[in-house]
Amino acid sequence: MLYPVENKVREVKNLSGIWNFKMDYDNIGIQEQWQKEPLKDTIPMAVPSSYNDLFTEEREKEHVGYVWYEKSFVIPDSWNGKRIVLRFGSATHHATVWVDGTEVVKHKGGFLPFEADITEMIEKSSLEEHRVTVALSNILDWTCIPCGEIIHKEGPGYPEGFHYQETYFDFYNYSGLHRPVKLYTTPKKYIENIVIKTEIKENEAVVKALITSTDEIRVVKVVDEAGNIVSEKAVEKCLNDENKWYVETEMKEPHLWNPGAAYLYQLKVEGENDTYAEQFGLRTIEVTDKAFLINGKEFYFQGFGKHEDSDVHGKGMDEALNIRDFNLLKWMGANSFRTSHYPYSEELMMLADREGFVVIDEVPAVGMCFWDGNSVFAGNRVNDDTLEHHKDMLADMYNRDKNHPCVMMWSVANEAATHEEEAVPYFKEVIETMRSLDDTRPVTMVHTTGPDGDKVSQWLDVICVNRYYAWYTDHSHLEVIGLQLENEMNKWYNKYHKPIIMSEYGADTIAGYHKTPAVAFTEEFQCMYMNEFHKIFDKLDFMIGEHPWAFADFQTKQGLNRVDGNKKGIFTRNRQPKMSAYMLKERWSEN
Ligand code: BDP
Repeated sequence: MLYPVENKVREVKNLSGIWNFKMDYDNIGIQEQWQKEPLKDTIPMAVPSSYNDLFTEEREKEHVGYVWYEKSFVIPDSWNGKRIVLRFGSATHHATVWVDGTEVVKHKGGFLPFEADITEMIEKSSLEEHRVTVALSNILDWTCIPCGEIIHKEGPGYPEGFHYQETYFDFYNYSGLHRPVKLYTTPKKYIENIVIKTEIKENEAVVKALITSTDEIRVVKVVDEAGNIVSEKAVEKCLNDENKWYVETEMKEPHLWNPGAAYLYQLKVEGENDTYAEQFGLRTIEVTDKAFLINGKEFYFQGFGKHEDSDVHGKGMDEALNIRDFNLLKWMGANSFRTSHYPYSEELMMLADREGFVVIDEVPAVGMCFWDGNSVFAGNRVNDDTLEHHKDMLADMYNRDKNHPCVMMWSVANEAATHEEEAVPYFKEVIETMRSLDDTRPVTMVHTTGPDGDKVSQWLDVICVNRYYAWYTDHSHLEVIGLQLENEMNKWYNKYHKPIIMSEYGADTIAGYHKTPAVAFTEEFQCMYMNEFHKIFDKLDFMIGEHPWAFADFQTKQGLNRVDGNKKGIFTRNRQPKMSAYMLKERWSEN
């Protein structure tokens, strides 16, 4: 899927702003077909944004089920004869979209884009003003990722109809139209997709592009950052498919995309009617048993697991926040991050391309492990529908992010119960799917299960491990960290002979809380805690990275060990540093 762009033959209209909004308290709107008429009794709502934290009452904030969005738009006469597409950056989690009361698209999966071609209905319509209506449900069950379930309880101790959304992941189930909604045009014959693969030899690069297009493709041009055309080639149609076009074009003295020193080229595809310039970068990735090499140089991941999360906006896309975050990452000497636990906005990925951050791109497969020993994969929880949806999300993530040079590795899940026998065929298929989509990037998965229990890492390239020694186990006994960590990491390595990234480690820390001797939750403790991990990382040559958890404090559901959210941030939720930020800055600036 291509990002909507403006150029001499394409136009974009951003529908972000204030929409009409209506809570479907009793979840009756679908049955009553609210889309047929303009919504009644609406309130204003910001798009993009999560709606939850904009309300003042729990009933709205914690609503389980449907909410409705509506916006009117006009199509300018100048768009006559063009193909018109309505595109959602994301809608969390299940969306049905109507235009003027007619269904145009349905989508499941809260963190990836989807679109509807509305040309025909616009052409047939005599209306001057159109109406887009979205019914959005935030319900999570065992057929989706992330997984969840609705818990119903009854009996004398519970009010009638008592129920709530249970989730098995540690972030708030923010809901809404989280990313921009856009209308865009293309010519009627148009370029649908471009897949770019590159090969770098000595002093030459080959750019290979597979183009899907109903337009006749003429030529591709590679344009450098200064606007010079550095390579140009006529394109040939693939013999076996009418709408597929393939080209290979060579360029001399390529400028590589390096971490912290990005360089972006554009592949300009020119057809008879349509044209599209897709950004790409030149870099190689190689994984050995002990190293991750980018452009032939060993790369050590230093950075964070992050969240799309902030005050008021929730998970709503916020360009100012993205810029602040990237400036903080650079200030600290961080070179990478993981999109824990779902693909982040396209706008953020483009920024990462430009700023030279290395990204581990994670699909929203989180919440597939129970901490009480109950099974997730055997029985009636994770099922065939979950697997199908998981595979769909991998394909959507790949289709969206395939040409981003910043994406250096795919993560197919976070903390799944990979010790369960039934998880083995599941993840074999998931990993195979990822590989069949992309043969150019390594695949990882983030573990909570230890090396003794894990049954799936033989299929991965890199092993990512989350560990909380002396926090969730042996709480506050820092002296156990070194011993337990070294022992476990050696076990992982001896079992699989693959490089390891510590993808999470950290301690909840209240900003401004200080004590000596240090105790848990103080800023001193957070530094001491991470230092114990660092001593071992520095000893083990197969450790290829450290991503403390988490970049910033973030909101979670309410829980006994969550006082207004997860406080393991190195920054506060407002993006101000705790003491540990200075400690990490010093450590990372040395490398
Ligand atoms: C890990 C999860 C992460 C949590 C973290 C924690 O991957 O989402 O926020 O632990 O407990 O299990 O802080």
